[in-house]
Amino acid sequence: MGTALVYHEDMAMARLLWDDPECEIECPERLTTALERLRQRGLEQRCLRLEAREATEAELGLVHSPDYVAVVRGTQALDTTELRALSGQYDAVYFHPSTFHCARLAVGAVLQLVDAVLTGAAHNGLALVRPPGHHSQQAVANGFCVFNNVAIAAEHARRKYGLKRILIVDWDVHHGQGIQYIFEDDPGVLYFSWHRYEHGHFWPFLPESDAGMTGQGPGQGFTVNLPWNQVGMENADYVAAFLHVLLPLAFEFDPELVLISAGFDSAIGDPEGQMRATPECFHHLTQLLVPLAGGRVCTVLEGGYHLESLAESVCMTVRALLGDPALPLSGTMVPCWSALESIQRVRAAQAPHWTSLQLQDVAPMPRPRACSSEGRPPPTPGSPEYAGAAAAAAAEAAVALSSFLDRLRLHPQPPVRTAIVLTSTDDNLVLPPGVVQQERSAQGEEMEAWARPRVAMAQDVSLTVLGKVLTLVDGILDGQVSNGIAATPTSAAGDTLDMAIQRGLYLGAQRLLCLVVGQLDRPSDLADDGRILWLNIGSQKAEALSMFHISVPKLRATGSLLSCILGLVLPLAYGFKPDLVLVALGPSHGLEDTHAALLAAMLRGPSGGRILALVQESRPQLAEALARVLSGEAPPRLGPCSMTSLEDAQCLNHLRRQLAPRWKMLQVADSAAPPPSLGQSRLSRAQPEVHVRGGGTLATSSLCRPVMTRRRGNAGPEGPGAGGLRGHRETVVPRLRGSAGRVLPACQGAAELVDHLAVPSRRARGSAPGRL
Ligand code: Q9C
Ligand code: ZN
Repeated sequence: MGTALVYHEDMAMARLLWDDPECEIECPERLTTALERLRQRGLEQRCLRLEAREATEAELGLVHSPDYVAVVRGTQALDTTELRALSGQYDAVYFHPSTFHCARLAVGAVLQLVDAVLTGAAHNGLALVRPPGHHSQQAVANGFCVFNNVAIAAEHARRKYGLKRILIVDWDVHHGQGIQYIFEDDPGVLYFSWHRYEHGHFWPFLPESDAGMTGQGPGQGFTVNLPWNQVGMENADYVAAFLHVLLPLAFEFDPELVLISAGFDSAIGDPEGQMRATPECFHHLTQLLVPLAGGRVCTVLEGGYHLESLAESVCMTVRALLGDPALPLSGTMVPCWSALESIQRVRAAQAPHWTSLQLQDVAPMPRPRACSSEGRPPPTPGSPEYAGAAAAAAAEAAVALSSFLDRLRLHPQPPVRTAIVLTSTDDNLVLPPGVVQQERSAQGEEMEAWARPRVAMAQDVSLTVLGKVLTLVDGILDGQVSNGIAATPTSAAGDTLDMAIQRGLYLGAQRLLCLVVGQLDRPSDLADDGRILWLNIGSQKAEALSMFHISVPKLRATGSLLSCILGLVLPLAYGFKPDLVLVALGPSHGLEDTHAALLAAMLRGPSGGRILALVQESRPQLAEALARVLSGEAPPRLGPCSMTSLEDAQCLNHLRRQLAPRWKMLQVADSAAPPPSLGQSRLSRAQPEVHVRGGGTLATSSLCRPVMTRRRGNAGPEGPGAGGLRGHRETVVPRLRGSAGRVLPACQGAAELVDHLAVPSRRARGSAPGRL
C-alpha cells in the first residue's frame, strides 16, 4: 500500500512537427522534467511504480465514438502534411505518428491507477501522462487533448466497481469543457472546475464555462464552474475557493473516489494561466481532498507549461499523497476582490442544489467592482506592452520559485513524523508505522521549574507526562518531530495545555493556534495580544470576546462540525499562519474518533504539519485514531449520516460576520465591505510583513492589540431566512444528495425548514435554475 506513480516513457514520444506557437508549449520535456525532479527529490523511490498500459478500444469507447477512435488510429500512418491538415480541423491540437500510442497509454495509465486504488493495491496515486485529456470530447480532439483520460477513468470506475458517486476536481487553469459535456446530465459525477475566464474573453471562450452552468436535467447541481475573471490569483484565492465552494459540496456529495484533473498551468509562471499560486499550494489543495472518499485520490496530469513550476508543483502533489507535512503557504492570506466575487457567484448559482450552501449566508455581492487589471483590455499578443508584461511575469515567477526552493531547504522533513506520549495504562496500543513513543522527558531542575507548579495534585504520573510533553513541544519547534499526541490524566489536561502554550511562546513561536474542544478553561493569565488564537468549540454560547478569543457552542451534528471546520476553523487557521497548532480535546468534547481524526487531519495544513494534540488517557482509541491521521493516513470516510443543525449554522454565521473584518479568509461575500478603489485590490492585500525567527514572516496586524470591530446592522435580522427559522431550534436537516443516493429531507420538520430558507430546496424548486 502507498502512493502509486504511473508512467511510461513512450508518452514523451509525441511532439509538434511544424511551427505552431500555440501548440509548442505541449512538449515532451513536460513529462521528463517532472519525472526527473521526482527522482531528484527521492519521491519516485517512495512510490509504488506502475507501468502504463495501452487502453483497449473498448475502454476508449466508454466515452468516445468508434468513428473518432478510428480517425485517431488512422493518424499513425499519416505523413507530416496530412497530420498537419487533420490537426487543423480541431482547435489547438497537433497529431504526431505516435499520438495514438501515447494517447492510449495516457488513458491506460489512468485506468491502472484507478484499478490500483480501487482494488486496494495503493491508497492514492499520480498518473504522469501526455497527451492531456480534459478538453477532449466524444468525437473531438481539443486543446492538446485527444482522449479524455479522466472521464474514461470515471466511467471505468463505475462500470467495473459499481461506484455511485465520483468527484472530479479540475484545477487546471483551463475549463475542462470535455468533462463537463460528458457528465453534464449525470448526477453520479460531481465535476468542479476553476478556470481563467475573464468574462468569456479567454480560451475556449464558452458561455457554458460560467458559474451559471450547473448541469442539465438530473445532473443539475453536479457541474460546478468557478470562473476567474482576472489573472494573478494567488494561494489565498485558491484555498478560499476550496474552503467556501468545493469542499462543502464535496463533503455533502460524499464521493467514493476523487479524480483530480491536475493541470499545473494554474501555478505561478505558467504562460497560459498567468496565475500566481506557488508550488506548495498544490500540496495544500491535495491534502484538503484526502479526507474525502477515505483518501482514494487519483491525480492525473493535465496542463502545465512552465517546466520549473510544473516540476515543483508535481513534487508537492506527490508529497501530499505520501502524507508528508506541507510547507506552510507563502503570501498574504487575503483573497482578492475578483476572486471573492467569483466565489460568491458560484455559491449563489449552486445554492438551490446544496444544503451546505443554503445554511451559510449567501449575501448578495454589490455590483462588480473594478480590480487592478479590470476595465483595461489585456495587451494584444505581439504588442510591446505584451512582451513587457510577459517578461515581468517570468521574472516574478523566477523569484518566487527560487524563494520557494530556499524555503524548502530551510524546512527539511523532520526525522520523526509523529511522536506519542502515553501513560503506562496505554501500553497495549498498536501504533501505526511512522509513530514513535516519546520516551525522553525533560529532567531535573528544568522540568521542576516548568511542570511542578502546574501539576494540580502533584501526582507523579502527571509530572512524568508533563516532562514528556515539554520535550515533545521542544522537538516540534526544533524540527525534530513533525507532530505529536499526548494522552494525559484528565486532572492534568488544563495544566498540560497551559504548559505547552507557555513553552511554545518561550521557544519563540510567534503565533499559536489553540483549538480547544470541550470544557477546558482558558488559562487566566494568558495575554490576548494576538500571539494566541484561542478557539473553543463546545462553550456556552457563540461569541468573539476579541478577534483572538472565540467561542463556538457545542455542535449538534456532524454537518455542523464540517461547516465549522470549513467555514470557520480553517479560514481562521490559514489566515493566522500559526507556528504551532495545539488541539486539546477536553472533558466532554463529544467528538467521535472519526470526527476528531478529520479535524486533526485538516488542521495539518495551516501550520505546516506542526500539531500537538492533547487527549485524555481514558480513550486510547482516540489517541490511535489521531496518530493515524497525523502520521499521514487519510481519515476514515464520514459516510452518509452527515447532517447540519440550523441553530448551529446560525451561530457560525453570526461569528463569521463578526470576525470577517479581521479574518479575510472568512469572507465569502461581505455586502457592507467597501470595495477597493481602482488599482488597489492587489495593494490592499499586501499587508506589511515582519521577519521572525526561523525565516517565516508575519503580518504586522496580528501583533497589534485586537480590537473588536462590529459591523453596523448586526443587531437586525441575521440574514435570509433567519426569521422563519425561530422556533425550530434543535431541528436538523438531512443532507441532500445526488439522485444516485440522494436523500431528501426525511422528517416533516426538516422539510418545512428547508422551505423557510431563502433559497428553495431541491424538492420545493419548480423550474430549472439559472440557465445561460
Ligand atoms: N492563449 C491544456 O492545458 N491555447 N490545454 C489557448 C490562449 C490552447 C490548453 C490559447 C490551450 C490548451 C490541457
Ligand atoms: Zn490547461
